[in-house]
Amino acid sequence: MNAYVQRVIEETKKKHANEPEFVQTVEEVFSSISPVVDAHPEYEKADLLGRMVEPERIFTFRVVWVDDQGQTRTNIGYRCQFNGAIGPYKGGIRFQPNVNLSIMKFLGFEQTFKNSLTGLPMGGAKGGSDFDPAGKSDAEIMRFCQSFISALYRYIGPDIDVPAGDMGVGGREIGYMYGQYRRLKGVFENGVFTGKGLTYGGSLIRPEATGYGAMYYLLEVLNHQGESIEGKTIAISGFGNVAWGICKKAMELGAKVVTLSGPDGYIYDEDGVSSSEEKVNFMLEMRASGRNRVQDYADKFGCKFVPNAKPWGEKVDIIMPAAMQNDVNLDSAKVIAANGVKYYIEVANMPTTNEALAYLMEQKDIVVAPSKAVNAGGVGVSGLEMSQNSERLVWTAEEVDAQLKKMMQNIHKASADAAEEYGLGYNLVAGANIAGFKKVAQAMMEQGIF
Ligand code: 2IT
Repeated sequence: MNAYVQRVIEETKKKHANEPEFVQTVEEVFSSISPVVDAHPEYEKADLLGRMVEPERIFTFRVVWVDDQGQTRTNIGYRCQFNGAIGPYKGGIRFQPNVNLSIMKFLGFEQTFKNSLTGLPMGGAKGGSDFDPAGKSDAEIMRFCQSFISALYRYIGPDIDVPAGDMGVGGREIGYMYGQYRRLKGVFENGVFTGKGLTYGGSLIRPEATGYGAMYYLLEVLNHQGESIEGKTIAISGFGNVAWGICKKAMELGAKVVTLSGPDGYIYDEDGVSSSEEKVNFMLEMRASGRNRVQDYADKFGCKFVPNAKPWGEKVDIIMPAAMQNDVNLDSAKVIAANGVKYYIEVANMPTTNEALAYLMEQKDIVVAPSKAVNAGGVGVSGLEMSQNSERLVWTAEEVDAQLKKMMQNIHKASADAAEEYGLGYNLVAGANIAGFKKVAQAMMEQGIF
């Protein structure tokens, strides 16, 4: 590995030993871009990598709200404006009890390269809170979102920083946050958020975009391998918005999604979750119920439920982890390889531990695709929503969908080409890191030292 790259990784490990997820993603991305740094010795003098691992700005704030019993509650809010070299900061907001500095930084760092890959002018950011939305009433969610934005509104804007949803934040939460932003600023500046409702500037296909984009990317991979998607079985984890989009598109394409998972375990539906609209729509009901249980699916449709387990032991053609970080560890990776799975397509942000990822990539007969490319359709359509907002017009679902598909084809091609250029073969993981990195690196070099 390039000595400068190695040194920045080692320093990051030392300096941020208490931020394991952040260190993990820095190591994953930077170990791929070593050949680019070899070709650009000027990066070391400009300490480009040392600057890249330090967020341009990151802050926390107090979020206070009153629950339905009249009790005052205090949470911590975060916004990490990681890198603005190629556009306004852009990235989701996550509400989940395990949100901390390390998770915000790993997501913001990933987002920087992902957004670069979309080809659109968006910098990288992430935000969130350790607030747990599970079991909260609608009124509590509204008061929390209002308080969150009262603290954050001065620091975001259509040309500054454009938040969106992530885990625990969907259309409802974005609505409350935008309403509070509009109320405090006294402007109709709807380009400040993406993932909005359709009545106030949301984009058609944004709810579907991450899942659809993942399937479009999968189609490119299969096409490269000379295979068809029809009849392929897919195991996914999660049962949220992204999993829903995957199932909807799988139904259209004739693929069979056989598993979903939640904190309580996983379901195995032999006929496929993607076999009927009723089943796919039920996923929305499960999510909206706030119960956070996937067993409800098995109870309703009479299929297998395995408590307290992940679906990675099931024999399928394709695996698509779509739940959360570090969902697949080395033991799971070994089972996946032993089962003869041919496609390992990451969807959630950093769903694979670095050792599991390395193991899977060593397997000659498994194609591995990285999440920062596969899930980029979500933020990609957010970029299209920003374009529509700034032009004050609305594109049809067909127009957005066609652009999303083209974007995913471009991302796959740019990744494959970048890997090829550095003699790495069909290495989509390294290719995505290299392609995403190059644009940010060049923009930073051209903008001077800061
Ligand atoms: O991880 C992600 O890319 C997102 N949560 C979507 C971010 C966005 O700005 O649409």
